[in-house]
Amino acid sequence: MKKLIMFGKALVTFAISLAATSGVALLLSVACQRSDQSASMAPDSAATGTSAIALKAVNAYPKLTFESPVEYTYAEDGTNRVFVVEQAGRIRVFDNNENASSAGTYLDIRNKVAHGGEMGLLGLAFHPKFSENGFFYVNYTKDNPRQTVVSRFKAPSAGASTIDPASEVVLFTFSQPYSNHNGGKVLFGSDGYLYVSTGDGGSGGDPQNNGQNRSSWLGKILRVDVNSTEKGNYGIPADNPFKGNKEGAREEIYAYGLRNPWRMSFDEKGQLWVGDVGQNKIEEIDIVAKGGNYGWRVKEANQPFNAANSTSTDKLIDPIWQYTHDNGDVSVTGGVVYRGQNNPALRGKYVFADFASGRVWALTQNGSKADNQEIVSKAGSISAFGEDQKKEMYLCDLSSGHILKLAAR
Ligand SMILES: [Ca+2]
Repeated sequence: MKKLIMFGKALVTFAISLAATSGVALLLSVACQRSDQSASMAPDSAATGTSAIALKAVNAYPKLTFESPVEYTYAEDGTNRVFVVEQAGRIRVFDNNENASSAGTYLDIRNKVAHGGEMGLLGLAFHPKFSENGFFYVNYTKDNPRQTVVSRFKAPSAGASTIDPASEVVLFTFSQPYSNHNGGKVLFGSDGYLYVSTGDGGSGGDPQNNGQNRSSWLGKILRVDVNSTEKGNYGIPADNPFKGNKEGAREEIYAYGLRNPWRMSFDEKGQLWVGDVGQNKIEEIDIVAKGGNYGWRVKEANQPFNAANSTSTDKLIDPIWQYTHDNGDVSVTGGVVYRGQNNPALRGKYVFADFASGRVWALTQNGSKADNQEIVSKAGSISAFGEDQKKEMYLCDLSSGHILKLAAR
């Protein structure tokens, strides 16, 4: 796996084909190495004001294994069910019990989904009123033509155990010029709107400059109103930053200048935390505000990357946290601000990981700055963090197929 990852950074095609044939997906940013960049600086990692937290990652459901899990969530439906998204295009459902011995197939759209490398069924979010309307939303990639699809499915009843793939209603699609950097997270904010992360379209260095192009779907956080029919099967929230603009900016845009926002979450204060995968040098954590420009490809984290042809006069917002590749870290996986009961030391901290190194950290926000501490040295190939209805936190280990949780060491 480690070898694949390092190949993945240097040899895009080889790594992806290897990953596809081995069944091991690479959710990494893959790009040709550049040698002309100066060394990057990460903020001082001294964990001031924080005491050591020693945890280990353990298998949350020892009897269950999933195929390349990339999402863990629940439906807020009063049941104890949880859902795991498998990258190839299947959603599994099971009772949230550590002794659970089988997981049913909730939805199987493997025949619609193109998967492998960074493609696949990448996101799942249940409508806030799922119990009443049975709606849930997914984000997946397809081929012929290669696109991202954001669509809705409908459960015939809230408690239904299997969903008819024919219930799909597409909200929108957009082209993917390259196979990598697909973002793919979908989640609802407390405002009731659906947030969608999109990557910059892929390749390396954002050759189409999609991140800064406000007429493109790519390199963005989108926000739409799924309860409106203004645009067919969704609408534009009244306070979206480009609503009604005459400059050709996409009205769906909430924020932009992202490279590959790989996993995002809201905290209890309503802050949107995004892990944005870096190019060759720096991984970043952003707190994303409405209308914000997070810099890519002009900057990689807080360092210059490619300012050529940039006519933007925007203020570029630096990450709240960033880290370099110096210690074998390669690709950030955004996490969640912990609000559960089982790990009191983590409460209020943003827990995230590096997919390649397996390190897990807890970041303590201090205004616009942060302190960070390592809490697990090697948890696995962490592709996503999720929560159950009690707000306990789980980690998806793509390689082992296990769902992990953190416990005292
Ligand atoms: Ca950035």
